[in-house]
Amino acid sequence: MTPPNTQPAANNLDAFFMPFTANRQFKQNPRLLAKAKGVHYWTPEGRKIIDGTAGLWCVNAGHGREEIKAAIVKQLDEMDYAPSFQMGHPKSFELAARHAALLPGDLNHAFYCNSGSEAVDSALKIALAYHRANGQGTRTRFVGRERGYHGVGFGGISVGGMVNNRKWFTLLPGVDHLPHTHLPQNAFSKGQPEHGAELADELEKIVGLHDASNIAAVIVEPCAGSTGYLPPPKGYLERLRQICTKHGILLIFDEVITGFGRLGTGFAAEKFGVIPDLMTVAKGISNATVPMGGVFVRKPIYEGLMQGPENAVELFHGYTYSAHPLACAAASAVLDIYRDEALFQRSAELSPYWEQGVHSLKGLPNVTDIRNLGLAAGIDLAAEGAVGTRGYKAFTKAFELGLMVRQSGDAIAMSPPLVIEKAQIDEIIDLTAKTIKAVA
Ligand code: PXG
Repeated sequence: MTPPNTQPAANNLDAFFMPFTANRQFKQNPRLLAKAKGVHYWTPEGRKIIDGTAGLWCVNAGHGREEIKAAIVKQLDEMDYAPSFQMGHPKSFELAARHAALLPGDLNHAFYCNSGSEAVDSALKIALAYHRANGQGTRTRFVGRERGYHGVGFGGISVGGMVNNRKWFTLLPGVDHLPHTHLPQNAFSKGQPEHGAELADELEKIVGLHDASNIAAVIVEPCAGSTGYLPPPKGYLERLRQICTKHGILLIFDEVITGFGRLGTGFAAEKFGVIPDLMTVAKGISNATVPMGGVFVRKPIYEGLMQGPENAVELFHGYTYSAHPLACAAASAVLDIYRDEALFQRSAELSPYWEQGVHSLKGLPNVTDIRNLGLAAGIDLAAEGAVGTRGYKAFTKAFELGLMVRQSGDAIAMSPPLVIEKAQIDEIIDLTAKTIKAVA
């Protein structure tokens, strides 16, 4: 009997059901990436693309880092996998201690998972478990924010605020949303916008509606990423922190994008001087080499869960690959790079140059807003017909010209690797300008 053919033609794109992609459109005219090094990708034909987005906001230390590769290979030689349920391996404890040392305030415990979506669902569950363990089991409601992105788990889409990610699916009950912070009077703000701190007061209204005794946690991205990059108005996060503290509501910062240097500090919490009770991370934690996510937890939250008999499992939650040895090895090597190359500081030092560059695009056709903070930016283009039409054209045009950007509706977002050079920033700005003119 002839064995079934398990080797379909290499150019058959049909079988892969692509995530967040117009599959049929893509497969007619694919954009493939075959190689990456530093701040560049190459297509299979050898065309060089400058990476304006650090992959998907994740390759902060640049592509193809030999140090990370060496650490992964070494770990694979030593031990490929070990469970973390009722046993452990040294690298997970070592990594958690290193993260704890890096984090601000008393965010000094780390729960590990494999993605930002898992981190968000884990954080929501830790919040519920914490309240229950502390005799406040009525606190079950969550508050998210319009235009928020917290991944694609049922928890994440429920607290998230992007309609296309929600409308197809059933959602968690008991979720309210704060208004988003994108105000027209802040258009073309450099860095944090002036107006909008009072939008945090909407939380008081939600408390008035449900009573604080029913609310477990508020989750926000300190600087919203996927929705087109919305830096927080001055004073907004501080106010949100005050209101949460006043009412015993846990504050969760989703730092999947802002964590590990994007804003010129280790974490947004540090940048804004606002310490959340829980923080979710992923992406830059492992420079995207091995999938990894995490929830960093403040000491009182962790200790609040360490109750009851010592032989009792404190949190009935975890993943087969929580603290996977390869992810831990990669994440530790990434921390070495961040430290040795002072990449968070580099990100801070490059930010003014980046700001000047992106704001030089003001005045180009259809540009209705430009936002920046740290080493990232969002540029809004006026819609052309259906929402997203011009945005998609810009995304594909940029790729054709040799630049990778992200598209969200008619906004373009950019977040280069933190190892970017000034001349490469110039190149990104120049290609963005050409793109914007080409889609006018
Ligand atoms: N939270 C935030 C703030 C994110 O940005 C997630 C959670 C989910 O992470 P995972 O690892 O489950 O994908 C994210 C992910 C974009 C884009 O184009 C952004 C993300 C993912 C893909 C695309 O802006 N962020």
